[in-house]
Amino acid sequence: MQIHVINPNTTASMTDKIGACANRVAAEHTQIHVSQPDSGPVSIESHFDEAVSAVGVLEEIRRGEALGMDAYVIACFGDPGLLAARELTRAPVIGIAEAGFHLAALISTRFSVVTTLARTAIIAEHLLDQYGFRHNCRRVRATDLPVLELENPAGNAYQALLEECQRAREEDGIGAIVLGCGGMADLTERLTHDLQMPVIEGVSAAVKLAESLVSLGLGTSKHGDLAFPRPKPFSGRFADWGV
Ligand code: 5HY
Repeated sequence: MQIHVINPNTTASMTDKIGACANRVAAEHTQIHVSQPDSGPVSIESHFDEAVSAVGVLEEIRRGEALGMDAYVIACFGDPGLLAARELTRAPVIGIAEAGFHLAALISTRFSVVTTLARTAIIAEHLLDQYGFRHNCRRVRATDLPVLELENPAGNAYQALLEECQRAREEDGIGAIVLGCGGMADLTERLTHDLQMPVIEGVSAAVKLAESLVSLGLGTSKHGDLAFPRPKPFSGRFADWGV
């Protein structure tokens, strides 16, 4: 089984970290392909970044389709371009936010999300509403860490994240925490140990959900709104995307 894991931002060290996390949890016969767009923001921390990165995600899906991938993972907590990506393929496409919410709802009655900048919390809240998990989530908390601070080995990202998770554990009446950034993929085990409660990160969750869907022979439905886009001419820089 071939799973294409896409880091929608253009920071190679974060792409490598996400790839390592995906490979760590992948089943024996799963091959992980990891990539990032050629163009786009080094980190995704706003609606604008999201919109631009979504085009990069679609470019990677088009590449994956040419290579015959069996499933895709969008490894940014905003799930940028998720529905548009599903239109381009019969394969399952899993966003790490959606995957994290599903797994948290399976092991806890209530969970909280701990993310990066406060301004991105609204993006997670919109996804909770869109996916129907608002009542499962007590709070979306922010550490106010810029995304790329997670790539700074000399920084205090871990301590800031741990302290916000501790506040969530003490104050939110929850049973689990969902980490709100693909760049937190390597911190799960340490946080789980230090917090003594379930901590879920979306890259692992999405890879395992993708494997389950493919092994069940389930893919993106082509009946209704996720059918392939109607062929039409595209102009300018997207001319070769059209017919
Ligand atoms: C992510 N940004 O997972 C999101 C996190 C966020 O570049 N990778 C990013 O803050 O929304």
